[in-house]
Amino acid sequence: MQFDSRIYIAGHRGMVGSAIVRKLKSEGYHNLILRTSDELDLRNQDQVQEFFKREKPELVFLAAAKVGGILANNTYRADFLYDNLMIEANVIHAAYRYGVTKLLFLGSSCIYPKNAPQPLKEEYLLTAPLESTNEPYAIAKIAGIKLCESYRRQYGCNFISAMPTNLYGPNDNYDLQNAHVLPALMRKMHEARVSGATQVEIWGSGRPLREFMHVDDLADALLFLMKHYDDELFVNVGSGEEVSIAELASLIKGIVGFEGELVFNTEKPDGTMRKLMDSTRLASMGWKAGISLTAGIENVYRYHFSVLNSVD
Ligand code: GFB
Repeated sequence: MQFDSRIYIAGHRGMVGSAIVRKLKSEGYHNLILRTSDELDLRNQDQVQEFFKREKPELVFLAAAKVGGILANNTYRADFLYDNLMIEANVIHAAYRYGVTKLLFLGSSCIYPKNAPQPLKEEYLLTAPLESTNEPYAIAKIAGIKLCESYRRQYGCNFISAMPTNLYGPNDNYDLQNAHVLPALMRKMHEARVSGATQVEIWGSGRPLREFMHVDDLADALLFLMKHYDDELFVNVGSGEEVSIAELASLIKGIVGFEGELVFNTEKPDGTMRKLMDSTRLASMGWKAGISLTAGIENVYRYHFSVLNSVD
């Protein structure tokens, strides 16, 4: 990886892609290839082939995906499966065809079986049934892992995969129907504080456990893997910071300064009860996360709500 390598970041306007771009720029990589989805529809095979043929990227970070929280995954099941399968198949095949030197594919911790032992080791993939709320997304992400593995085995491509834990950070999605839990609760509590509302609804029982990682830590890990990792087996990328949804809600409540009540709505799904990654392999290579959950949430709250805060 050279400072003038031609690096394509697929999905550069998303939370993960934009963090990768910030990281690469801060390290001095300047030959970045970026396309919005209006300019290049990654679900369209012809457009993707044409783009790779013309631009000839040397390195690819495949961070483009249709993503969302538990409700979006469960509602738009066909879209989550179709869009993600098409994006992965088109980009990975074009990367092979047009001689990309190295590609890094981004998956998700939901690829693991619903009732897998914890913490989740890479070897637990495909050992039991998946969680149903996000099964289509997980199947698409497993297909992406298998594409990288298969192009490596059949054609010798250096395509690697990383499985991040639940992420948060700048450029997250705050739409309450589609968002993940952390931005959703931050927004709900911020708006409740500003409007003087006395209650905020938390979906589910509050008992599920989740591991959260700031996306800047993820970007750091991805650059590390792009530089140093060339093996077939995908790599878990976690922070080790696990909290229950109730604990997360209390933490956000304190940071936002909401003083009302948290009401748990058990009509809404809990999803997987626990999703803690075992990141031993990555740690043994010499990488670990650096941003604590509290510092990370404070940072995101300031970043996203600074305009609103200034007019409070
Ligand atoms: O973050 P989240 O939507 O996704 O939900 P998953 C995590 C937990 O937070 C669930 C609860 O138990 C939710 O019921 N929760 C409480 C809330 N209040 C809220 C709220 O206001 N909004 C949301 N969204 N959740 C996703 C997968 O699973 O995680 C994806 O569906 C992907 O495929 C992603 O893997 C990382 O962690 O349950």
